Amino acid sequence: MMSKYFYMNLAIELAKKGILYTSPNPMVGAVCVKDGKILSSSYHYKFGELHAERKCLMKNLDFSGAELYVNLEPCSHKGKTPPCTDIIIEKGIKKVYIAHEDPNPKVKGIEVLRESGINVELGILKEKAIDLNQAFLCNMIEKKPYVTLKIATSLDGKMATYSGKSKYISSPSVLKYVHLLRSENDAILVGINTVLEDDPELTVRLKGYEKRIKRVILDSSLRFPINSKLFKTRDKSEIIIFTLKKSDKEKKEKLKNAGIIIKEVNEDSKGVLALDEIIKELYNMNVGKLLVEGGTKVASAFLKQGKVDKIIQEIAVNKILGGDFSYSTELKFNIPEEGEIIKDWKIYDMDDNIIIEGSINVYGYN
Ligand code: AOF
Ligand code: ZN
Repeated sequence: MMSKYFYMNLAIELAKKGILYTSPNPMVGAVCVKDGKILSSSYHYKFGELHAERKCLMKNLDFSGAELYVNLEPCSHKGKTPPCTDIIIEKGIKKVYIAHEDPNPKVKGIEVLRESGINVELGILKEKAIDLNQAFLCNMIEKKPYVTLKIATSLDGKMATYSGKSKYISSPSVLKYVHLLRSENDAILVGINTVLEDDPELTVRLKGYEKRIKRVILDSSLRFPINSKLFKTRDKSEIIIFTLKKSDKEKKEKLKNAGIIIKEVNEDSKGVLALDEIIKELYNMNVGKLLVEGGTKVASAFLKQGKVDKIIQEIAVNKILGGDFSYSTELKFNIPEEGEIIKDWKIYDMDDNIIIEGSINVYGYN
């Protein structure tokens, strides 16, 4: 007989399979066990499609008296799909193991299941399940996208040489990892300087990962070049440029006519694009996970204004670049303790690079 931890862990691992397409929905896996055997299992594949529990239980099997393991509280509301609690009750499930509650105010699944006489055990592998769905929890609790800041630096923490060249600091295997990271997000954001310097495509270029993500450019005075690779992309519908209301009207029209989405935002007190408005607007466009890829100005503005949930720094430990292109010059702390904003961190190594992932905000623990 396997333990309840084993089955919940399996549900979490299955949930992870949904990482590319479920956002802004959570990743959810479900495992149904009867007489010590796994009768059925499934996961939430894609935003808008059937939930994990329904996919798991809609098979033509005898589920009566079985136990169900699911990493998130089953929904009890009618959304794009019918309530999961309905099918759990209908199929005669005896006990439901749930890792953690759903902060979605519409969801009262635990209550509904208990009221119908089903035994509910809450909290199995809670921490692991909460870590998995940080983006969803951030979306639900804060009503904003989960923001990951990705920066590639040299050993001395510089994002470019003194003359501004940043292509390529990291090794080829790290560049592949970056595409994987892009594929796990809904949108990628850069400043106009990055477009002018690097002429990036901002697409996911990894075999087997044909995923389109939104490409967001912050460009206050609309310097976006029409000879750029971005402008030459055939389908420009996923390109969004945030600019000031006062920027060149003719250029706005030209870009709009080419299929690019232009969003006008206000300036903040420092005369730069208001990040709050941008983040809100992206959330309204269904961006649950936003990857900020720099350069220095954008990175330091996001950090300074407390908009970063997670930071991923790729350090090319074999390079020292010198110069001033650090991503944190705008931050001003007096004593080192004030800079202690990273809650937990992990470290990986790849060729001549190390990758450090650190969380600044952690959601869902209270
Ligand atoms: C579950 N199992 O697999 C998922 C759940 O618009 P809908 O119908 O897809 O509902 C989305 C909400 O349902 C989402 O915000 C979250 O609260 C919950 N997601 N619930 O029981 C699942 N993906
Ligand atoms: Zn559901």
